[in-house]
Amino acid sequence: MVALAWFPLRQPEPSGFEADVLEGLNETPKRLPPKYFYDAAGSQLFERITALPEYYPTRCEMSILREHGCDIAKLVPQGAALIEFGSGSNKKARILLSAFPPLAAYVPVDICGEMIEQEARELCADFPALKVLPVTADVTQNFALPLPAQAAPVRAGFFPGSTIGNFEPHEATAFLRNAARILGAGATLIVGVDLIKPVEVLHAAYNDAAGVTAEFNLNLLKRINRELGGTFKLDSFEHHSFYNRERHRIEMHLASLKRQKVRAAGAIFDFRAGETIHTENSYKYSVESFGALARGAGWQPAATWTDARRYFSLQAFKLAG
Ligand code: AVI
Repeated sequence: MVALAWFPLRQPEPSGFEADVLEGLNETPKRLPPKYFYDAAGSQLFERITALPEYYPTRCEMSILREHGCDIAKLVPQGAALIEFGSGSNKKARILLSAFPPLAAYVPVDICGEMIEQEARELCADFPALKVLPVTADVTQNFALPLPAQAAPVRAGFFPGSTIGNFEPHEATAFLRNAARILGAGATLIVGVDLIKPVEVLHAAYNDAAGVTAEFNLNLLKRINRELGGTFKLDSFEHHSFYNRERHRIEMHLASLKRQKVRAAGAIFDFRAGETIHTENSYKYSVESFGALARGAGWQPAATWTDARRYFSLQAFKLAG
């Protein structure tokens, strides 16, 4: 007789997205992690945001890089390896690579492998002497560097875009500690940090007249509908974005315009009229408050560059050798 193996009938474990949606929509207040904005459509919408007249961060950061690339380069010795965290598009790294001395390797790290492989091919064509070694990984987790980057005498990290502002302060500290572990003794870290500024400027940047940020926010519901069998009606929710002065952060929410029930990931969720899903925080720092956060994670402030209006900063830190 053939013995049949018996497997208990079990539902498959929910994927990361499914599990996070189930958990977040069951919480009070409801919330969803901002990392799920970036499916293909969301990434395209974000690219459109960076070109909006009201969205100053990308233009400011690019201008700081163009103006101070040579000073930034002075912090990175010849033969170092440059690691870019969450690189996505490498247009900012290109400015640095043109200013830097010859490097052992450039390692763009991103969760989206397809995108960095493509960008790496384009970069190789423009910088033929550079070793470009993309790594597909979540930058908030520990990951191994390719051997040439490990073997380099020292490493420099680059985390542009103020993506660090989308982390809660304790998550930002954890990221900075992880970066210290990955980059090792003597490392330099250059971080793009959005600064505290007049509320009207912030409000306009996250409530653009063309409605692209609203579309970006609502795209999260489209993604739930498509990937998790959701029944969100997009015209029953509205983009809300405002500056929380006590916590120095822009908050983005999706507000339910009426009392309704929505199905998603096999569960049913009740919404009161006006109830919101909190979808993103974008923290704004002063040079001093971010310096204090970085010091708490073991990094010593080395230099800061800002644009003329002091809207945005690039902050450099060193790790003891
Ligand atoms: C990616 N991140 C730095 C953007 C920000 O400004 O916080 C995401 C964004 N959300 C709305 N507009 C842009």
